[in-house]
Amino acid sequence: MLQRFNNIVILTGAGVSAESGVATFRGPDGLWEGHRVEDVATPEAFVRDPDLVQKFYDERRAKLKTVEPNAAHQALARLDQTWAGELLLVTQNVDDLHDRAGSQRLLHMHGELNRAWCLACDARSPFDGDMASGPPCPACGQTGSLRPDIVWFGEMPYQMERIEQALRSCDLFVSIGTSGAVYPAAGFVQTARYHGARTLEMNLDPSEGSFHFHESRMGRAGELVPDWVEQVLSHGLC
Ligand code: BV8
Repeated sequence: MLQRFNNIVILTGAGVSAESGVATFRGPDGLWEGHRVEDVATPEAFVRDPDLVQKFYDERRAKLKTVEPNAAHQALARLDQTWAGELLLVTQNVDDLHDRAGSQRLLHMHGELNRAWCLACDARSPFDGDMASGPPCPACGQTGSLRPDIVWFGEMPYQMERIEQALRSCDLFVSIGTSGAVYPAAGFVQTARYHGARTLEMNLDPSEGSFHFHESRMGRAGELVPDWVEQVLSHGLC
């Protein structure tokens, strides 16, 4: 069933960055491999073993310098630059690949590897070095007070009001490369569908919430997403 759309919300997860060489979380070679989530991605873990947590993020931040946006990131950036209607790309990813591809109408709901949060002055600043050594806060100069500006389990994702408003008013919700294992992101499809949006999932395997989607396309984001963007830009349809 082909429909016309005006207002699109897109949610991405680790699968959109997989073909760039960024490890996903729950796959066989997953990022959590060798780490229990609770041991590295929670405020409690940071209090218990700050060095382990800082090193986990320092490694991933350093890895970002060796990878490039892939065809899916580039297609989404092209959609952002060309689509005359409303568009919001909400990413769960903390990598900077959507940013580097050129997406503007972009929101990192789980924070960003390349930002630091100072627990002394509360400032959040761009940061792309190592944090384990206790470098000075770019804003206040205090040393040893930085944590990754990342939303850990048990912490509130960023800009939820703005996201919920977008989900209520969109007429197309597209989920790309996410397992649907983490809330509140995994519940976005239900909110969008409840408010009348058409819902499409593009993923390597069916996500935990596949049954909520009107349509699921299985395959690699690097192939599916450019084709989908072409379809939308040529016909405004999906
Ligand atoms: C919140 C940053 C409430 C860190 C992440 C008990 C206590 C507290 C909360 C909870 C609790 N029990 C449950 C919860 C809620 C919890 C939750 O959902 N837990 C889960 C595990 C059950 N959620 C939270 O805690 C959230 N906060 O609820 O706050 C609150 C209320 C009031 C006041 C204060 C607080 C916060 C969640 C955010 C956690 N941080 N990331 C970091 O990156 O290190 S989440 C983490 O998982 C990732 O960031 C990622 O975003 C997210 C989801 O993973 P995916 O992106 O989907 O990746 P995954 O590997 O799972 O899947 C990849 C998919 O891609 C697969 O399906 C695969 O098939 C596909 N794929 C692979 N290759 C390709 C592909 N697809 C296409 N092409 C390919 N080539």
